[in-house]
Amino acid sequence: MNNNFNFEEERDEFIKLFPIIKQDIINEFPKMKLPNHIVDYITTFLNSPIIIGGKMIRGLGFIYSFNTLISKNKNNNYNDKEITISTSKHEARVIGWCLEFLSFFLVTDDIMDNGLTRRGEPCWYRNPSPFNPSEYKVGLLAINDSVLIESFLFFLLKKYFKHKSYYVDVLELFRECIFYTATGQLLDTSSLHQKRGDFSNFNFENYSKICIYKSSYSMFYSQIKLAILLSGGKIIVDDEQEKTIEEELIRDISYELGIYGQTQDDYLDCYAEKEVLGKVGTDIQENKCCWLICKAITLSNDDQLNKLKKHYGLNNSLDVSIVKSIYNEINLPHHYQIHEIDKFNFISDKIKKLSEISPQKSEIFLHLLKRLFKRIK
Ligand code: DMA
Ligand code: MG
Ligand code: MG
Ligand code: MG
Repeated sequence: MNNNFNFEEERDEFIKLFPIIKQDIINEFPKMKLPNHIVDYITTFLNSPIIIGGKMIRGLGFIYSFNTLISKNKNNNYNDKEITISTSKHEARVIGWCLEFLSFFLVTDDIMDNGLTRRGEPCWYRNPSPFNPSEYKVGLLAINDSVLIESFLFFLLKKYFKHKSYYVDVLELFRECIFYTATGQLLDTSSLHQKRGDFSNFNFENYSKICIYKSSYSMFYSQIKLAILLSGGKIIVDDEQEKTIEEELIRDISYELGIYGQTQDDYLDCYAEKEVLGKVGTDIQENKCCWLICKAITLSNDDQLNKLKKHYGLNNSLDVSIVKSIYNEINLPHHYQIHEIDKFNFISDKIKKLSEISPQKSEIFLHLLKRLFKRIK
């Protein structure tokens, strides 16, 4: 692997930084003269698995990408010429944590998706209220907690990066990422308000859009652009501006990786062991336009399709089991496995194209793709 980057070692270093940035946030509260029970409440959710319990694909992926590009710049003696790299590893880890703070989206996602567990524990909104655990659940207060986590992300960016020349661009990348992700969440959740049994929007064109907006930006596109920016490279922050072939490829591959990762997430929602996954799937119950239903529609005969229309989108174990039995009748897991390999090859080919322009960036994407391949959680 490039520059001897070791994910396990980096994970340890990365996690060591969390208590420090958590303290940075908590240290703000005395200035605000907040009462103790509010500080305790915020401390409780900062200590919960909302932020620190995930796979850290975003944070570690970013640090890996940043390190790869930095080592390229060093090897090429780029520093001495046109760019001054002024981002330390420590600062890169802070950005990694800011990307992890994007998990504020999961807090509201679980409310919207009727989630039960997340990262092996009850979803945050289902937790006993830290104010009064015996009588109340966190409930809809979680919506505000999600906004608070988002604001902590911007607090950290200001604290660590306000003097950097690229500060405004970093802000813009996070703003863009949040805008697209929230739009994707809207697109995703809109199927819940459609007439049940109406499958007209359940197709791969709509599905790709959902994935690109809700997943590609926060999982891949923003982090790779941040890595380029912080390692001294140039990025286009204005989406309207004309892009170079390299930029088009980076966007295209990021989109494809997001679709790939979300397709896996959709498959695991139905087929993974919930103990391994750390969450209980609800896509069938919530009438989601996910990969499995889009594919099932293309494989079903009339009788199976009518049954799917009748039973999909109902929060009832019998209806869910009928949908799952049709999925098995049409061999959906087998079709998924073929798709996972085909898509791997499809994305690898795009990455190969990028390697002709930028070997380092293609190495990053190939590595991220390989980390996704055949994931089980
Ligand atoms: C969620 O998609 C995406 C974002 C941006 C929160 P999802 O609801 O399928 O995620 P999960 O399966 O983790 O609830
Ligand atoms: Mg969702
Ligand atoms: Mg969800
Ligand atoms: Mg899911």
